Amino acid sequence: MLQSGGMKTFYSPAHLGHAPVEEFEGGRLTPAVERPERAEAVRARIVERGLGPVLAPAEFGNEPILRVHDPELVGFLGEAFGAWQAAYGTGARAALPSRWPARGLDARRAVDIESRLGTFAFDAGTPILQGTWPAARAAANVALSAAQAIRDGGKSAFALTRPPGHHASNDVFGGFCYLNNIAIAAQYLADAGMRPAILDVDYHHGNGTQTIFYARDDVFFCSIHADPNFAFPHFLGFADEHGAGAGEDMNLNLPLPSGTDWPHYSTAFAKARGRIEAFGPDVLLVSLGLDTFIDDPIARFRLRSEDYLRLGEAIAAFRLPTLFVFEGGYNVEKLGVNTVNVLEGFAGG
Ligand code: SP5
Ligand code: ZN
Repeated sequence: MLQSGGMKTFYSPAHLGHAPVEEFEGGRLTPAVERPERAEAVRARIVERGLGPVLAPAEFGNEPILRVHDPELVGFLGEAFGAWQAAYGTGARAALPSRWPARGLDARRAVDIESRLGTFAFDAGTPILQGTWPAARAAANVALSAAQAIRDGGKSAFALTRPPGHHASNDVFGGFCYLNNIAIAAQYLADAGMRPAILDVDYHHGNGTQTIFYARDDVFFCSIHADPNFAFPHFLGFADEHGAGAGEDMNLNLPLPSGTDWPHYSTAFAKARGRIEAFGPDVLLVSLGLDTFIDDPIARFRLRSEDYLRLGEAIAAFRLPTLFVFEGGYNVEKLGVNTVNVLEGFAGG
């Protein structure tokens, strides 16, 4: 059935070329959880529910990516797998870092693939494969296409991005993320004269997005997430990170304990709402992670499938043009229902 109404979803099959097999976690190589089946499950549910059209992205080139990311990171991501194959043979599997320029070591000396991997990555869970860079670029184009739809007057859009983006900063990748899709979209909208607020509801703190906008007063960032005292990304996402310089008080972190359920989550959401409304945005971007789900395999919150309808309604109550950008969520069986529940809750709210 042709659907012209409803919420537009942007999607590229290029993500299928990024199919990690394993990551390094808990002292061993474990099966990758950030799998192509994730985005396919969401797309299938969107079609099943008739949410709206699923559209191919336009090609925006590197320019809007370079508004957010350093050329050194972009250049590295584009050539890393080739350099990895040159070092370890064409049969080499995914590139993963295994040494880092920690204190006392000189990152400026990084020249070979191993030292450069350690310089640009902040974890060993974010493999680079043959298809990773094309998939990451396509995800940026998906986010930009959705942003363009909003810029052109759309009330809402869903960027079904994979790989995700919110852990990638201007010059560091990690946490399954290579390019920061939502930051690229927010920058695009700011460049178009809009005033964006970003609300990150992924289970993990959006450290990359925070870092990118930390010293700026033109984009507000708010994240509701698992306390980094016990959760990834461990080194950022604490409540006392308020922003810096011109960006003072333009950053709000709401870390929550293990076991957080909807009543406690919605209390934090109310705090986020007050601060976002005080900023006075004219567009809302949502980092939509579904790893807050009670049965997520890598996380410890307790939201249930029906709670995602409430979350979507709560987001709709901002009464702002809203761009949803897909992030984490690893229970593939329920990921389609949970994601589309947010979008349907929004549409009905
Ligand atoms: C986008 C996104 O959600 N990235 C998350 C990256 C998290 N990587 C580290 C996961 C650590 C999970 N440890 C708990 C394992 C329980 N079996
Ligand atoms: Zn996450």
